[in-house]
This record gives sequence, C-alpha cells and structure tokens, in this order.
Amino acid sequence: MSRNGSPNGRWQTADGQPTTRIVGEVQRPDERRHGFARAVAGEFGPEVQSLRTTFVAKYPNGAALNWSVNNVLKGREDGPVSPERVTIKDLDAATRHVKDLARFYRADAVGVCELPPFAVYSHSGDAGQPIELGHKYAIAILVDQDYRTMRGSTGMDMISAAQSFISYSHSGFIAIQVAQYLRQLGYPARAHFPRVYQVAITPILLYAGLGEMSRSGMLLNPDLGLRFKAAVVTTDFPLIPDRPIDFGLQSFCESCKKCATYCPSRAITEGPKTLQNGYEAWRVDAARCTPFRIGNKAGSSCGRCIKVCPWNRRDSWYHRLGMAAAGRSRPAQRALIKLDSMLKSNLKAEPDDRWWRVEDFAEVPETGFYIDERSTIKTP
Ligand code: B12
Ligand code: SF4
Ligand code: SF4
Repeated sequence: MSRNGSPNGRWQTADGQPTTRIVGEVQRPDERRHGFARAVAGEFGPEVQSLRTTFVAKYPNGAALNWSVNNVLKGREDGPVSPERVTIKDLDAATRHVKDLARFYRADAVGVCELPPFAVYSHSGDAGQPIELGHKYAIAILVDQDYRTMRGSTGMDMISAAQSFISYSHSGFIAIQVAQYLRQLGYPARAHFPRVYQVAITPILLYAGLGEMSRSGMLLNPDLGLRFKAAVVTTDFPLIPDRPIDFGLQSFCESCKKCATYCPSRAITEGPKTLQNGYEAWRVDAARCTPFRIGNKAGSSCGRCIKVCPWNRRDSWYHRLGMAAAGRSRPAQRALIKLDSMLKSNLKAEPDDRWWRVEDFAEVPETGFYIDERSTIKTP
C-alpha cells in the first residue's frame, strides 16, 4: 500500500476508465429497493421481516457496536460550516493532506473521486424523501474487518455481524471527523455510514481507485481483498481525484469462482457478467443473500464470501509478491488459483483465533443474550 493508503499510482488504467464496462446511462438507485429495505417491507416473509431488527444484536459484540452506530454516530453526519473559508494555494498538497488526515484518524485505505451523480440515492429508504446532494467530491475511507478474527471465523458464525460493525462504526467515526475538519476549514462536508446513507458506496470506491469490481459483486481492494467496510465523506472541498485501477482482477475472477462455490445461499453467480442499469458486472442475488444473512440461525449474519476469497490474506511480502505477479500474467493467476484450491486455504476456522466466544468463559442464558432495544435496527 502506498504511503497515503491508496493503491493508486500503481495500477491506474491508461484511459482513466474503470475495468467495469459502462455502456449506457446509469440510473440513480432508490434506497427503498435494496435488500434490507425489501426485508423491512416484508418481501422475504414475516420471519425475516421480524429478525431484521435483532440479527446483529443477538450476539453481544454485534450489539455493542451497533449500539454505537445508533446512539453515538447517527445524527452527527453533518453540521454548520465555518463562515471563514481557507483559500487553497496548492491543490495537490491539499489532496495529500486530506488523505493523510484520514490515515491519521486510522483509515486503512483512502481514495478520492468526483461524486458520480448515479451514486446518489434518488430517495431515502425510511421516509422515501427525494435526495438532492450537491457535493462535487467524495472521499472514501476503508477499514479492515480484521484478519485475525476472519481466520478464526467460518465467515458465517456469531462474530460475523460484529466483523461488519467494527468496520462500520470505525469508518463512520473517521468520516464524521474528516467531515467536521473540512467544515472547520469552511467547506460543506457530510459523512455517509449506516442509518444515514445518501449514497451507494461501491461505485464511489471504484472511481476513487480503491479496487476493481469482483465476481462477489463487491469491490476488491488489492491490499485488503473484500475484508473491509467503507464510509464516505461528500464535500465541496477541492480535491484532485484518484483514477480507477486495473490489477488484473477481471480475468482472475473469471477463473476463480471460490466466492460463488462457497456462498451458503448461492447468491453469487458462477456465470458471466450481465448488463443491467448501464454497466456490465457479476450480479449478486439480493433475494438470496439478504434472507440468509438476516435469518442465519447458526450465526449472526454472513460474510463467507470475504473469508474464502484468495485475496483475504495477511499483509506479507509473499502475499504482495504473489498477488502482484497474478495481476500481470494469466499463467501466474491460474497457478495461484490452483495452489489456493489444493491448499484449501481460507476454508478453515482456526481454533486459536476464536477469541470472541462468551460461552468459553461464562454461563450463557439458555434463552439467548439480553438485547438492548437501542441496539436493534428498525430502519432499512
Ligand atoms: C443493502 C446492502 C446489502 C444487501 C442487499 C444488496 C442489494 N443489492 O440490494 C445484502 C444483504 C445482500 C448485502 C450483503 C453484503 N454486503 Co452490503 N450493502 C448494502 C448497502 C447498505 C446498500 C446497497 C444498495 O443500495 N444496493 C441497492 C442497489 C444500488 O443495488 P445494485 O443496483 O444491485 O448495485 C450494487 C452494485 O452493483 C453496486 N453499484 C451500485 N451502483 C453502481 C454503479 C456502478 C457503475 C457500479 C460499477 C456498481 C454499482 O452497489 C450495489 C451494492 O449492493 C451498502 C451500503 C451502501 N450505501 O452502498 C452495503 C455494501 C454494498 N455491502 C457491503 C458488504 C461488505 C456486504 C457483505 C460482504 C456483508 C458483510 N459481511 O460485510 C455482503 C456481501 C454480499 C455480496 N456478495 O455483494 C459493502 C461493500 C463494500 C465493497 N467491497 O464493495 C457496502 C458498500 C457497505 C459498506 N459501507 O462498506 N448488502
Ligand atoms: S454474505 Fe454470505 S450469503 Fe451473502 S453473498 Fe456473501 S457468502 Fe453469500
Ligand atoms: S473469491 Fe475469487 S472469484 Fe470471488 S471475488 Fe475473490 S478472487 Fe474473485
């Protein structure tokens, strides 16, 4: 990873376009139509509708982190802008400064793009209000879901929701601080994280050069794989955008298919990319993934696709070397994918890394853990 936490500068595409082919007009998404909103509306049946409230909070770790998102972060996404605006003398230095700031606040990676108009939701998921977000730029902040915890997890056990929510709460907190900092310099800025999104995050990550779209349907970062969550700050603070990158992932995912094979709900396709909403991508079936994550009785949520992906590795020199070679040559890709299947790597949950289990040090009530009302999720 480069000094300021962006993979940019290593693999920028020559034409400035992402490796996802955009072939038509991309429409703004409506937040009322995503998987969780459909679950809240009862589209996946009454059981999933009711479990949506508690599936994160049913294990204490997810509950604690989601409590913070609900009660500490929500409501602090925006605020008054200082009437005294600083004048930017050096745009390049200002952009580096903002990235260094996000890293100082403990972002694992950060990138910048012009806010694509199609990333802004047309309507909010809760009240159905039309959304108008005039900001010109987006700053994307990635936070690792934690390699050691992922080693100890199956990807679909009781720590899964907490793995999501440590990155949600932490990236949200960083985004709040970056936004506040920019407002102090006299520029409007708003943080976007769970409960207060006004944007679809993934296309912003793509244009901010933080990775490529993968078969899993998510953006894959060359350093973190899929093992992160992201928050975004939208702002008018002037910035030099990063550029989309190409590290050879499209052909890697064509052959690999490991996320599709091991997805417990069969939500990830083993087939080719399809063209929908003006862009070509491997599509995920939200009507399979959403009810599985919410209804998972043996765990709290799911992130098995993140766990099994060959890019889910410890940041080591041989990992970086192997993945850099795989990015450049198809034979190297095939050899790495074959080696990965032979070793069955990432499929196991390492017992020594299962640090989170309350059952290992305390008697747990037979009826399950107490759930604080303020840790539940009522919104889409
Ligand atoms: C709702 C939701 C879900 C739902 C339903 C998704 C859906 N399509 O309806 C379900 C339950 C399936 C889900 C599951 C997961 N999610 Co989710 N989810 C979201 C959420 C809150 C909203 C996404 C949304 O609005 N989708 C509705 C529309 C936009 O869907 P769509 O048209 O099919 O578009 C999808 C992609 O194609 C892409 N996209 C949208 N517009 C465009 C435009 C272009 C040009 C391109 C290339 C892509 C693109 O984004 C959408 C992602 O769902 C986002 C946060 C956010 N605000 O973005 C996180 C988010 C997408 N999820 C994320 C993650 C990590 C997961 C999980 C791994 C859970 C986990 N354990 O961490 C799984 C993985 C599932 C999978 N293989 O994709 C990350 C992805 C980061 C990344 N690497 O790209 C996000 C961004 C959360 C975050 N803040 O980091 N999720
Ligand atoms: S989160 Fe789980 S169910 Fe959803 S796509 Fe990934 S592996 Fe499949
Ligand atoms: S598991 Fe394989 S196919 Fe799936 S996202 Fe990772 S590299 Fe691509």
